[in-house]
Amino acid sequence: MAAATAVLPRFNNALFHVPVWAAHAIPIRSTHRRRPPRRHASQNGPINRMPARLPGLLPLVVLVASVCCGTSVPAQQGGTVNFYNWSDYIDPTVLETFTRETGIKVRYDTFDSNDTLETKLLAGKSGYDVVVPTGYFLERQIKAGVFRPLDKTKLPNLANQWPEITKRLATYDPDNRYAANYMWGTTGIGYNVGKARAALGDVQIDSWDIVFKPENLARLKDCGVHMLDSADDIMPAALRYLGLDPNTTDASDYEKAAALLQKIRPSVRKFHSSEYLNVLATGEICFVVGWSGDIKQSQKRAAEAKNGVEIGYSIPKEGAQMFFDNLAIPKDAPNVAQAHALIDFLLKSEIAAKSTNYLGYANGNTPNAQLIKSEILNDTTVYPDASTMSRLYTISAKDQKTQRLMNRLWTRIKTGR
Ligand code: N2P
Repeated sequence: MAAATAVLPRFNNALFHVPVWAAHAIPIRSTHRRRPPRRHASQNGPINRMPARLPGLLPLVVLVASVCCGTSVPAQQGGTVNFYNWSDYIDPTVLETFTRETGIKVRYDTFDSNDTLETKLLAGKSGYDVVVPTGYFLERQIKAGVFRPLDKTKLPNLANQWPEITKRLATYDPDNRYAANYMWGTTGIGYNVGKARAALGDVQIDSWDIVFKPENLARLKDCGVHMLDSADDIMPAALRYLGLDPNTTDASDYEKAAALLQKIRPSVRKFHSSEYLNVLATGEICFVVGWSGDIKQSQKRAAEAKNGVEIGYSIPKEGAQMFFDNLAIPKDAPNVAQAHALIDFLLKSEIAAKSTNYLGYANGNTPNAQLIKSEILNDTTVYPDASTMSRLYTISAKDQKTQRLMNRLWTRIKTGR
C-alpha cells in the first residue's frame, strides 16, 4: 500500500510523520489483559508461554488477520523460539497471539542490563534465537561477529519501520543488516509527585540539578532514591550535566563525572535497573533515574492500584539520552526460521502499536494514529516533539579502554569507595 504521509500538526520537524494508510488499520482487541510475571535477571528460567489451544478459532483468526491488515500471515510453522528480552518489555498477550497464529511456542527469559546480555552473546551458544541489544551495544557486538544477518525476505513487515528510526539505527548497524528496531525511549527522571513536592517544595522537576546537586538529592534520600545500575546511562547524564560530551573518550572527563556521582552517592538507596518500576508505583521509593517506559508503566500501575500515588516522568532540560533497543538473531541461534517469524510479528503495525500502548515506549514503526492511544502519541516524553528532540543525545559504542575505565569508575561509585 502506498505510504503517503501527512504531517501531524504538532510533529513539525522532519522526524515525525503519520501515514495516511493508518486510517485503514484495525486494532486487535485483546480478550484479556494481565500483568506479566515480574522476572529479574537473577530469576531467569524459561517460561513456556504456549496458551490454551483454540483450534476452532484459528482459521478465523488467520482469515481476519489477512483481510483486515494486509500483512502476510506466517505459515503454520510450529517449533519454538527462545526470546531473551529486557524485563517489562512485552505485553504478554502479544506472545500469546503469536503462538496462536503461528503455532510457535515462545520460551521467554529476561535481563535488565546490556552487560548481562553481552556476556551471554560473547560466550556463544546462548541458546537464544532473538535478543534485544541497545544500539551502542549492538554496534560493538556486530563487530564481534555475534549476529546473523537478517533475511529480509522473511521480514515483510520491515516495510512498516519508520525511515527516520531506521536511519538512526544504521549509525550502529550500517545498512541495517543485523537488526530491526523494537522500541526506543529516553533515560530521565521518575518521581512521586506528592512526596517530591513535600521534600523539595513546589519546584519543577525539569533539571538534572535535582539529581546532581547533592543538597537536592539529599532532600529525597529519606523517601527513597533509586538509580539505574547502568554506567552507560548514568555516566553520560553526568557528563552532559557538566557540559561535557556524553560520548567523550577523554579519561579526565570520566573522572570528573565520577567525582560528581560520588558526591550524590550517599543519597542513593539502590542502583538497580528494574526494581524501581514496582517500588515507585507502591510508594516505597519516591525518585529514580530510569527509563521512560518503565516509569510510564509504574505510573499506570499506581493509577490502577488507586493507591494515591501519582508518578511523573521528566526529560531534564539539559538533555537526556535517547536509546534504541533492537531485535537481532545470534549467529548460532538454533531456530532461525522461528526467530524471523517472531521479529516479523513484532513489527506488524497493530502488534507494535499494542506493545507501545502497553509499555509506554515508542516503537520503531511509523507512528500509527489509528492504533496508538492518543494520550501516548501526544505525550512528548514518549514521542518527542521537535523541541524535546533537539535536547536528546545518542550514545555510540565506546572503545575498549574508555569502556573499561567507565566500568571501573562505576564499580567504585556503587560501592561508595
Ligand atoms: C525495559 C528497559 C529497556 C530500556 N524495561 C533499556 N534500554
